[in-house]
Amino acid sequence: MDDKVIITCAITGGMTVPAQSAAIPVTVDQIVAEGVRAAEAGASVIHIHVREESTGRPVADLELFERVLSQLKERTDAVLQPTTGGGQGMTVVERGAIVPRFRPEMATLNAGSFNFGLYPIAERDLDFQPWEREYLEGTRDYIFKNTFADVTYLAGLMAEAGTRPEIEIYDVGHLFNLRQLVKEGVLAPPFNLQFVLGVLGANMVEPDQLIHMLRTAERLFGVGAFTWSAAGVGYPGEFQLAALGLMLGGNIRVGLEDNLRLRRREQAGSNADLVEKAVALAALFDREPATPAEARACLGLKGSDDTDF
Ligand code: KMH
Ligand code: ZN
Repeated sequence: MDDKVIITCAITGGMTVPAQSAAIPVTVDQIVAEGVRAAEAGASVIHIHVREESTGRPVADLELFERVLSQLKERTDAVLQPTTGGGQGMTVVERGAIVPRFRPEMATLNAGSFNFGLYPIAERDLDFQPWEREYLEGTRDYIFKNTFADVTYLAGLMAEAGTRPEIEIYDVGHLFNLRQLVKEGVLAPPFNLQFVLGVLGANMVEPDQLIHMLRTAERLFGVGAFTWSAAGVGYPGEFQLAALGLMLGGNIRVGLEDNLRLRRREQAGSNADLVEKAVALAALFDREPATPAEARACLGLKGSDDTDF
């Protein structure tokens, strides 16, 4: 698979607020349309959050997830990867409910707690709805909570459902958390790691940071013990990390969840814009998008028939 790259598209997320960009998909129809277009552009994994349709507020509503997942399953063969990260203020039980309910092929599993600072965005001159400014400001005193108990709980739900965790690694310490969870028998290699850099409160997009985290993972678990992907948050970090991930033989994640800019002074009009740029970047390194079937084989997934949506 050296010449192939698994491109994950993170469609809407739980970090940004609609005032930041009109391109952020909010309704079920918008999220589904964006997921289909992202897959057509070359993404083989679609990472999914949902939002309250009337306001755009991130929620963990199972009815919204059911509509998004079932409609996407009808319209694309891409791997559908709902979040257990959710958004601010959600309990781990609310976040994890998607696993037993939908038994997805894959879901995210965040490997540690950290500050998740979005509050600087509230200082921008944007037309915020009241909840948006409050949501952003609230992150000044917000910890994205993923205790050892939380991760153990979510990992147990996934083991029960045959759901492969995509383990989100935001800082090198999260790799040592993972080592402890292996010792406790909570998780076992082979892992699917997602290095997420650029969140204010965790590690930042710097080449030596990714390389240090990658080499640490190799030292702790062995070179062949995991697949990995790189997700840069913000611009130009998203594409700087994508370039580095491509050079180092990894997979990559792009999407409006993590980054709203296509170029320095141009916002992305859609997730497909970002996927198209990632595909073009991959071509410069002689790598082309993996198909959903190739992604499933590489990631060790159970197939879309064995899901409950
Ligand atoms: N928006 C990313 C920084 C998850 O969904 O579980 C966090 C994320 C985690 O994607
Ligand atoms: Zn997410």
